[in-house]
Amino acid sequence: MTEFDRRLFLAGAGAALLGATTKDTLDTVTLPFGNGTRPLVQMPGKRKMILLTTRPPQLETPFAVFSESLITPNDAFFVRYHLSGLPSEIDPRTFQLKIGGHVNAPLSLSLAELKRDFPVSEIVAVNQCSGNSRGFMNPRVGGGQLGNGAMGNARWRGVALKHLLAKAGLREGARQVTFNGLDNPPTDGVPDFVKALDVDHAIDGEVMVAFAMNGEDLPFLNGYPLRLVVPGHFGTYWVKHLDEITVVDVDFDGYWMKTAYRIPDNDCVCVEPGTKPDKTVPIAGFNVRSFVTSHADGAQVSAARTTELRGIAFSGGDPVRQVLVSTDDGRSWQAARLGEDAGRYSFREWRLGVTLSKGRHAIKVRAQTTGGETQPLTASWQPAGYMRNVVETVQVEAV
Ligand SMILES: Nc1nc2c(c(=O)[nH]1)N[C@H]1C(S)=C(S)[C@@H](COP(=O)(O)O)O[C@H]1N2
Ligand SMILES: [Mo]
Repeated sequence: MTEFDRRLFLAGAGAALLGATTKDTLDTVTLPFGNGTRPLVQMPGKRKMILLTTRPPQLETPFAVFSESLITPNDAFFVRYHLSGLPSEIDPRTFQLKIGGHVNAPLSLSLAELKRDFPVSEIVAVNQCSGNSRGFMNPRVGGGQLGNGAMGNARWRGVALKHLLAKAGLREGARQVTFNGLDNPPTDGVPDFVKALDVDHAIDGEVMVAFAMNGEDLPFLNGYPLRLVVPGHFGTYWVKHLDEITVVDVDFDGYWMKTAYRIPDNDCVCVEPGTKPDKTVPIAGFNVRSFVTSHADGAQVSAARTTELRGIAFSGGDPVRQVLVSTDDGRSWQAARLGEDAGRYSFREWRLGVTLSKGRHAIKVRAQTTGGETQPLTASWQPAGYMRNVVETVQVEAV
């Protein structure tokens, strides 16, 4: 980010905040659930996005973007923050990433050193918020009422965390690694956003400290200048503006691990609607999902011609083996053709040509992984509204 860009960011952020309060001048979209009307706003480095909150900035990707390309463009990638104390200015010449705690030799690295002194690699991976699709939960639950746009697929470039930890040297008894970024709570009382991974996971060679996204510096709102990338794991672990990595010899018990972002500790990761789980664990990897992207709900198609249905599927890393599509509300299913394989953490495209008779058709899509994981036909429920992965349905009308 140049000096000019930083100024622009500050100026733009102000303008976006002001803009969002003058509701009458804004475009809106309505997500398909109660109280789903949202302003469309443009924040720095972003095209018009669906606004959830301005302080902190929270933006959802308009779903049509997923039909444009398998890689989500940087300016359309969703934005999620917990704390309104965002860093106001980041100088790439003085920024330092500190690696310390239970290590032999604590490190402090400039961006230039990070890029020069360690092997650089790339991975295509989906980032998805735990609460993606929460607005569809029935009964409704508290938290950000998101449609399906709190996810995105990008090519991340950076340094595998294992190289940094090897340089610092893990000391005997190292158990977890914690990650903190430059954003801070606005007032005392809200705990700082710090996340932790087990050491074995942190050194798996896939977890990455990324400095670029789709061939460019990270957009400010997606974590400039560095963010953690944890392929297959929910976005909560993908700490933005990352500047502090600390190895600890205990199981880290900060608020965002011990209290928040926890899921029922059972096979369905669910409970009876309205009840609370008696045992929880920290949220971890994605469950398998798939979507129709070629047609929005209510789309019209021609009954005289073949309709090419198209969409995306992804999982927590167990490769998507097949995507089944139903055009008769789930009575019969056909296997779709899978597109190019960009790796097991990427969106995978699927396509299927179908001929639809005149009338309305409920199109359903269901992905299955190599290991046999599939999507449930009816939605399960949990109080935090995480991990929705029910088979999606899109109504189309052939005329
Ligand atoms: N520093 C910081 N990093 C953060 C968060 C945050 O609040 N602060 N939120 C996390 C959550 S919950 C998600 S879903 C992802 C979202 O990444 P994005 O904003 O780049 O889409 O950022 C993660 N990293
Ligand atoms: Mo999230």
